Amino acid sequence: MKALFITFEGIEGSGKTTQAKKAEDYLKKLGYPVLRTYEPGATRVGEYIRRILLEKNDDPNSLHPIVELLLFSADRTQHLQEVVLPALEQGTTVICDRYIDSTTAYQGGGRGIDFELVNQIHKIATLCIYPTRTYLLDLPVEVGLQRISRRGNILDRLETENIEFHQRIRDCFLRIANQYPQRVMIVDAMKSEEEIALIIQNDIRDLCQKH
Ligand code: Z5A
Repeated sequence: MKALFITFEGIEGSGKTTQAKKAEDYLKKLGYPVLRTYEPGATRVGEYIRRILLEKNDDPNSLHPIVELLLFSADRTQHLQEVVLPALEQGTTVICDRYIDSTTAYQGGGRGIDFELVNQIHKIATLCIYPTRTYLLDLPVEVGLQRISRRGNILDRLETENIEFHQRIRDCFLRIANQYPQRVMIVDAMKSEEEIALIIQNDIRDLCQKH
């Protein structure tokens, strides 16, 4: 099988990390080499960038939206060069928690940056590497925010944004899924962890056979 590049997307608390782990375990059980990673912050340079972007208790307006877009994108290029591409070239399937759709949804949909501009930056930052499959874990914003508030952690700049901001992000993710139905699969994140995992496993099994 050719190495797959699988991404997980969704609003906060949608269960991406939970499902990315389960997909990793499943692929390993099938005997495939797999690497699970995330954005932002999975490289040494990315750790610095993540600190600037997601400092806890930070002023929500401390970064200009364009700076935010460029920093997420810079993290992406470094991550691709250092982590994702070497793995794919070795035949290792890569599972990534958030990728370009998060930038389109948060910086485009959420912050209101012109989508044309966001797409131009994607062309530069992604080195033309696009996912084989994206799982969009979709659920109402209120439920996602409740799930993360239960963790009791101090919130970062994006988590403290108002409900309308998060709603615009959810809407934008759904628009992306409608725009790229071949790549993006919408998964109902209100189902149980096990039900969701099963839906994703069935799809991964099909993907493995096709590639
Ligand atoms: N961001 C951006 O703006 N632009 C970009 O280009 C990129 C990112 C790449 C990264 O945050 C932030 O950066 C993010 C978007 C922005 N916004 N913020 N803030 P992060 O890396 O710190 O975290 P996250 O990606 O937002 O994930 P998360 O909030 O930690 O949630 P999650 O990974 O989707 O969910 P989870 O950790 O798997 O589950 C959350 C809780 O729900 C947990 O207690 C689970 O046990 C529970 N859970 C999971 N599944 C279920 C089901 N099915 N039922 C019930 N409960 C469940």
